[in-house]
Amino acid sequence: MAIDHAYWAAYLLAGIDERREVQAITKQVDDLSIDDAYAIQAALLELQLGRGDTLAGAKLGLTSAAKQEQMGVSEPVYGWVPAASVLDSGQPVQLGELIHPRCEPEFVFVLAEALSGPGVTANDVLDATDKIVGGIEIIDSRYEAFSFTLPDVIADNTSAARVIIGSAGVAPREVDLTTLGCVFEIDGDVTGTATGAALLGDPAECVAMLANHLGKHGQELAAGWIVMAGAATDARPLTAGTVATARYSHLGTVTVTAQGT
Ligand code: OOG
Ligand code: MG
Repeated sequence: MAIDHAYWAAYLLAGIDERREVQAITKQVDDLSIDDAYAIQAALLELQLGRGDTLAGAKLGLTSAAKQEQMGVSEPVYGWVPAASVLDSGQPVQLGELIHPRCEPEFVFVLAEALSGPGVTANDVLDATDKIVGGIEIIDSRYEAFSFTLPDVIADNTSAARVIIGSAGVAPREVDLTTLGCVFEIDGDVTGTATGAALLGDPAECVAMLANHLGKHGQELAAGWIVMAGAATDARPLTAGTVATARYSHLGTVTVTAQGT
């Protein structure tokens, strides 16, 4: 039977708006294909843009072994970064707006030029990049127990919820991105360390994959957008009062505090 993309998009949006878990779509629909999952994701974005939000960028997820093992899904996923999800530096994450948020460190590309697949290479990504900055993403799967299969997480815009972007950055060829380091801390305890190479060998390669994925749908990465390459360490729960800190080599330190309950 044909999948009703608009129905499932509204189902997920209700979970976001009402801050409640919903049952995974694959528990209710047999054989949800990857194409259907991206079509639900597109319909969800359309609903959000229809309410006045705009796009600030795009993201990859599940590009590191750490994340793939944590979530039990072994393929990268692509999603969108709505402008309303971008927090200002120093702005706390409001737990009352979210379901069961987790935080994770991100290498973030700020694009100077658009990138349109097919055929985009890591070199093209570096040519089109203004700078690379550090960030912390707040993910908040809308699914029960933060548990999902590949098509579920795609439909749910790859759990995107909030993001904080650092201000210090490097020019694309100023440093070797594969050796850029990140130490992630929760309340002062180190929970993970990684380098850029943890992201499928090269973060720029990840961004190229995203541009080529979008090219298949007649879409592109726009100039000025932020693009998250995916978390290099596993994600950690964000609970009342949590202070998450990502210390990057060359990219400074990004911190976020969780407020409320
Ligand atoms: C999916 C989102 C993954 C990343 O950086 O790996 C992601 C999830 O883990 O809920 O954003
Ligand atoms: Mg992420």
